Amino acid sequence: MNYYVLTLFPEMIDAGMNTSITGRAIASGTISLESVNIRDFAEEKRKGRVDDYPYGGGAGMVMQAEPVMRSYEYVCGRIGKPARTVYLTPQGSVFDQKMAEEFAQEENLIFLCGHYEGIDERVIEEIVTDQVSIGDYVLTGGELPAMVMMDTISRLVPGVLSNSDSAVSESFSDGLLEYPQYTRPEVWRGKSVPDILLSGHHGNVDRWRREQSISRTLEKRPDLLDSAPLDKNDRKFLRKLLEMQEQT
Ligand code: 6GU
Repeated sequence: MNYYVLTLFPEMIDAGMNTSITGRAIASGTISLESVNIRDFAEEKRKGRVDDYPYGGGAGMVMQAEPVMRSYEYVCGRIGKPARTVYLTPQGSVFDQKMAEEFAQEENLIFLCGHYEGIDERVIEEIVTDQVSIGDYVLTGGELPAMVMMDTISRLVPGVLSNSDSAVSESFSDGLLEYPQYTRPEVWRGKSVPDILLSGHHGNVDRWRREQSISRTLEKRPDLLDSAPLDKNDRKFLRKLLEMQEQT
């Protein structure tokens, strides 16, 4: 997986991505990242400026089409074949795990990060294949959303997570929230670890964890239960929980 990020703040992208698991994956060559400063493609006469006043008036500044186009053409030259180009915008489709799984199939991804009041619509029409938002709130720019997408996609790329990390990755993709975790000490400030986890009975532990996942999901994100794949035992347990809810 090769990421290319068109941005006015490449140091922000590099600082975030060269840390922790994505940093290790970049260092080992499992993924690659090239942050491209759109300002380096400013027109000669504009001395490094890449924004201007909006036609029709109004508050704020708009990123000009030409520097964005030139930075895009530079990246296309580096890749040598067409690549999906994601524009990060609150107007986009809302990012989720399913979308991440789809993007993880690509060999190259270009991210375009806007700032100010946005980017000249004409260059968006020309180069963007996907418009993506990360949720219903407004950020100052597309850099954090691009990093959210790259982080989520990277952990789906083979070789990025260790085997023990990968096991954990199964859990959201099975559509339920995580069960609670405990580590030493066995009693912490008077609070004990649930007995079943100390029993050594793996079958009972698995069943308990599964039920914890189901009851947490019912409590915190009941919307997820509509599409979570539940087996016969799961559905029986869920019915029991719902009956108990009705009684209170
Ligand atoms: Cl992709 N960009 C900005 N500026 N704000 C956002 C967003 C994107 N997604 C949610 N809020």
